[in-house]
Amino acid sequence: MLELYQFEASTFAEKIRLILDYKQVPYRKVEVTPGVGQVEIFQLSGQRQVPVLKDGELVIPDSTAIALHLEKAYPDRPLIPTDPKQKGLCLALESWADEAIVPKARVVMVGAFKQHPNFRTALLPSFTPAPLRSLVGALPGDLLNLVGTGVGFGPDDIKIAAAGLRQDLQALVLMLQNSPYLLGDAPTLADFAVAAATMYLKFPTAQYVDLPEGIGGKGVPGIADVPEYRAFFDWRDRLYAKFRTARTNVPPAAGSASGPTPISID
Ligand SMILES: N[C@@H](CCC(=O)N[C@@H](CS)C(=O)NCC(=O)O)C(=O)O
Repeated sequence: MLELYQFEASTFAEKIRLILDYKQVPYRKVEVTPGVGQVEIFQLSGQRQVPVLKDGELVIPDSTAIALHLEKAYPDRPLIPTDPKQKGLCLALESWADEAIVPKARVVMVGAFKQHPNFRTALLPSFTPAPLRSLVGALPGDLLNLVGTGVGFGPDDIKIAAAGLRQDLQALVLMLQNSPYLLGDAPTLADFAVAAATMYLKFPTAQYVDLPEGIGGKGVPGIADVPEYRAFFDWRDRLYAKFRTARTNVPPAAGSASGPTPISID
């Protein structure tokens, strides 16, 4: 069986989980411990980031390379359009999601969690050095502006990232206005990349992703609770309900795909 080396909270791993579920390819998750577990990842794949997919003898790092491999090895339920223009747009949108949306979403999520001590350390970017990670966990929320600057996320960074994301979400709402998926009537890699890239803006419910308790279904205030972007998050809920396999033995939380949407982080 395929093995996905991952962090459960990684947006890039979530992209691959969405794709594997869409293609209905069974797989086993191997949760990697940040830091120490990444030594094993380096030995396995020659680099230290997740996700890494092991498919038989093949070891593939990088979510884009993994998606392309899956498309080739498991061609049923195709992900990448064959029409050249559609294919170009699909690859460009995937790159936009990975390279533009994900970094901004990380910044605003850390900003939102400054006031949320239980989640602070769990959801800090995994590249945060361990000593700083424990320092952040111990500090009162209002001192985190200071520390935020130290990890590269100060209040101005958060404002700039949020403004950029508002434009990205506005663009997505427009793209989805007249079609069920970003590139038309069928989902593509672009849809799964965008859905995963926005995971930190509003977390999927525990039904789908095993995140720290209480976080599922919650979203970044000022982004996930803005009526203008509601159509986008509704679209993402529908995508999950249709294609993402629910975890077993997890009661659906309030705010699951079809229910009302709790959107603020206390
Ligand atoms: N381009 C890579 C990015 C992967 C990536 O940024 N992974 C993060 C987790 S979301 C990671 O492994 N961070 C740990 C580190 O950089 O040491 C991909 O698409 O897979």
